[in-house]
Amino acid sequence: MIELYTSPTPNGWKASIALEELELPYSVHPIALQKLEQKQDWYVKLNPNGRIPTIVDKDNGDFAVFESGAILIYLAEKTGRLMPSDVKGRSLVIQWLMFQMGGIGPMMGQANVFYRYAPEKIPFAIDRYHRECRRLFEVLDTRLAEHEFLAGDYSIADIANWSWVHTYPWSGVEIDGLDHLKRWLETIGNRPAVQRGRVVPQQQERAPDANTFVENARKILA
Ligand SMILES: N[C@@H](CCC(=O)N[C@@H](CS)C(=O)NCC(=O)O)C(=O)O
Repeated sequence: MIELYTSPTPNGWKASIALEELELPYSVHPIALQKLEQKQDWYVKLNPNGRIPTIVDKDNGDFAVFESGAILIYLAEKTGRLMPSDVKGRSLVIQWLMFQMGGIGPMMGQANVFYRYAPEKIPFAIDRYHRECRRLFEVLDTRLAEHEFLAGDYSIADIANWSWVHTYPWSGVEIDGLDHLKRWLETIGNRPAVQRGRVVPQQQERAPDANTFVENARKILA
């Protein structure tokens, strides 16, 4: 059994989608980010960065894993699925996973901050992050023009990138003309395990409207 500490965000969906794809039994502990539960002492003992997601593997001596990319690698290696074991195949998956961890995630995250959450609109910052996200999307589109998936067979690299890229409307990034990216977004979005993982944690109550969501994000950023 895996314990998953998460919230309905792209980094959280990476873990829940992987758990669904791998059909591993897991229980969900929703973390209320706007209440700063992720900064409480008990949680920071599991995740020193005070962010979601975190997993605890009850079948492996309560081993805790933080950082969504590390969680994906751990789950893939635990099961021998969603990442090949040969040196080149594994490296390819890790390259495209790191592309998401070091590029797509941070840039889309900053686009959200300046485009959605910042009370003061700074055109230079909005433009900078929109252009960088678009550039990264074009890198993905070029790769996907010649490959069905990012790194060989469907893998944790696709799960990591999809979990962020499909939220492009919220970040305000255009995908016009990126037909290979659109094809890949749709293919992965249609996978039943992705659809199940994408709604974890289940909304306990009505999903907040966009304004409430922005207010909550500002509380975390303050
Ligand atoms: N590099 C970390 C980033 C995790 C992260 O930023 N999580 C966000 C949600 S997507 C979070 O917990 N935000 C709450 C906060 O900043 O306090 C990972 O990939 O796990």
